Amino acid sequence: MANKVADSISREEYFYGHKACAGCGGSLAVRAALKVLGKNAVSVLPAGCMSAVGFNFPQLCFSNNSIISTFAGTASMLTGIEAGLRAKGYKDFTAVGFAGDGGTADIGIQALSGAIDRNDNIIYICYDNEAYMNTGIQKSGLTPFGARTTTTPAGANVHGNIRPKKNMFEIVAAHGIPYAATASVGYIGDFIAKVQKASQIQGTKYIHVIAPCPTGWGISVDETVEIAKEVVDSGLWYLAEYENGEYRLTHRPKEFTSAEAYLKRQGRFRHLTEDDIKVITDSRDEKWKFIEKNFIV
Ligand SMILES: Cc1ncc(C[n+]2csc(CCOP(=O)(O)OP(=O)(O)O)c2C)c(N)n1
Ligand code: SF4
Repeated sequence: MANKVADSISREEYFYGHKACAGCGGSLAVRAALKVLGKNAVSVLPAGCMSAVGFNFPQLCFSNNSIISTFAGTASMLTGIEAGLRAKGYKDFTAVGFAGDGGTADIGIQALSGAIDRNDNIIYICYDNEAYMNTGIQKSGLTPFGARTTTTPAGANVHGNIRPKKNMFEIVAAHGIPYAATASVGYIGDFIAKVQKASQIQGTKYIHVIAPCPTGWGISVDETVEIAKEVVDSGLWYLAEYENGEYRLTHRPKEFTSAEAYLKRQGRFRHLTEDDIKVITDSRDEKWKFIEKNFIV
């Protein structure tokens, strides 16, 4: 049977032979996005899993032009590549960045904010595995409440991370960016459509894609796509776009599946108590009240 999503993108591979763990959600996001953007994409990867697994001398696991940036400098290097190639007369290329959640919400946010301010013609993709995975699973600004990481341990008195996940999507939207979107590798067709759309828009584009990490999340390697779907179905993540000053949902679960079931199948949340789970479901419900009020649904 024909698969519409598979048929809408290239059969060529631009990211392969890499050393990511089996079931890595980040590698799925990079692979799919590059299939959309094609051979003339120039990709920038800061320190993080995708640069660590993609650039293993003497192998380069990208078949498009790609470069590692400083950890904080994804967006500024994208700016330079875009300006440099344009100055040399190139027209048919896309400068695209793939940064982790730490490289985006913590250390890269200043350069990203600057690029949006200048409205540089770039696509910035944050693959969000909800921790600093490459250096051993430390909490980032995008680690959700309750998650156990090596810097937010779980024990008798503390139940993992005590802070909520930073709202990067609305932070970039607050800049008045031409296009921003949330996505999940569990809804790969939606992600691909958003990358396709971003590639047609002039100015700065930001896509925030949830990309589970079996190693850090404590799931088995064949659960990545399912769990990336479940986070959306349980209402703990949402698929949306921001464009022309408006927020729009691109997928609306008819009714939420169990947030508890989503949490309890992951090692990083296994310690959570009923009270912790209530904090999470209450904040989900508050978020959805906000979405119903402020998004086109
Ligand atoms: C300035 C600087 N600080 C720290 C590091 C060490 N470092 C390399 S990768 C990494 C973690 C990256 O985490 P994230 O951006 O979330 O991506 P992931 O590893 O999860 O893919 C860190 C802390 C570095 N390379 N440069
Ligand atoms: S540690 Fe996680 S994010 Fe890093 S390569 Fe492995 S699965 Fe992917």
